[in-house]
Amino acid sequence: MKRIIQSSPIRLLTAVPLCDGHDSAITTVNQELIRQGFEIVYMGYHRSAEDIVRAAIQEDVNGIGISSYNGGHIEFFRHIHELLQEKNRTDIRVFGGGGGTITPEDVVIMKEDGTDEIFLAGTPFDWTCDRLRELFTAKSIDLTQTLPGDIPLGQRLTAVEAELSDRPKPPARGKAKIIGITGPGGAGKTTLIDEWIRGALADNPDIKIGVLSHDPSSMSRGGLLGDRATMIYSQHDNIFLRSMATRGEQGGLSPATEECLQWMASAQTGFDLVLVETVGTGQEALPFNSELIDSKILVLHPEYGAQLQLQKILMLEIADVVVLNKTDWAGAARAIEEIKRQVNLPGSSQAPVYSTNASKHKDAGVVELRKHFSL
Ligand code: B12
Repeated sequence: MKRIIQSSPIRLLTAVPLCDGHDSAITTVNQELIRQGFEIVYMGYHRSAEDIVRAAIQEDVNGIGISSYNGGHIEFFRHIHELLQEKNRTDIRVFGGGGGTITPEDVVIMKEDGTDEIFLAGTPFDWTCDRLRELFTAKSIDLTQTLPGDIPLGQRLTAVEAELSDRPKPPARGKAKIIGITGPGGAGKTTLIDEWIRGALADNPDIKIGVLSHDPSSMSRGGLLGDRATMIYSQHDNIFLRSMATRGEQGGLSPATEECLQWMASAQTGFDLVLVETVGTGQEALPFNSELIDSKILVLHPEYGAQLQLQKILMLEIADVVVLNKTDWAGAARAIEEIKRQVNLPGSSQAPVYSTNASKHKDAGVVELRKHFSL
């Protein structure tokens, strides 16, 4: 069934093209869009058209916003349109900007190619936001297609987030192992997931992984969903990555997480592994009470404060695995001893503790962690 739904909030994906490092403009634009209530999936700079289109389909955004300063914008935007056409997703609209680099003459050509709007230098932000609301308030979703594939899965998750009353029920669970990953902001959860995925793909190029990654909604109901900017290796055809805003839910996940997980874990997706990343959580957080979660990982970094602080972290009592990441930081050796002591106390989780430095390519600790799960 094809449905037109009101997008609330409006979800947009923003990125800077390949061979372009001008990200300060899009950072400012993102900030304003979030303040005005848009959910922004931000991919960062130096991104290929293929990665951008794959991401836009998986995220099922209303539109792709490209900030382009280094030239080649006519060809780059045109290629984005071609790829959207190839994937039969021309419902995802395209817009962008690029200060003085994109000229009014270029805009004429880009609009002929299908781009909806280019915001030139000097465009007031209020006008930009109003125009984007005009373009994107409604969105068409198609629930007739069956899984597998990024297009139907992306739209299924949108139907769950939009709470469509007649949305189909998720099918039976398949083989995917589901692992929840939580920990304080800045512990390196996203980098750990990306390095995990890099290693898993290197060991088994056929592996299929789903990731459900959460970021907080802001007071405006907008939000910066920025994990794709960190995840370099996860931009891959075998990896399905969906960024979700918490949309008012406390505790690290979204009201739609459980049902979205059911879809991702279903037999039809064929995923071997689904990783669920929470927002950065506090000492009292116990985000994974879903029966779907097979294992819970708590990720910490060495700067949690005095040992006393560890006694207050509830997840240390129930985690299946604890990871101390950022072991290149000062104090890591002390931290690992303190964490081991804490988890091995009577009544605590007795969880194995792994040391990782996930930002390091081929980090041995991440390899050990994957071995623990045979993945
Ligand atoms: C700041 C800047 C830099 C900074 C970038 C910092 C960063 N992290 O972004 C630094 C100093 C690092 C830099 C480096 C370079 N730069 Co430079 N840089 C600029 C500069 C001065 C301003 C761009 C900017 O951020 N503007 C601020 C934004 C907020 O305002 P705006 O551009 O007017 O944008 C408006 C709209 O277009 C809209 N908008 C923009 N994007 C988007 C996206 C969406 C989705 C939406 C809705 C709206 C929107 O929002 C704004 C408000 O209305 C421009 C000159 C210019 N005037 O454009 C040159 C410029 C882009 N740079 C240029 C060059 C050549 C370079 C370098 C190659 C220089 C060198 N030889 O090393 C490097 C390349 C860096 C790289 N890795 O890509 C050239 C590009 C020429 C070209 N295209 O042919 C320019 C045009 C300068 C020039 N006249 O020569 N640069």
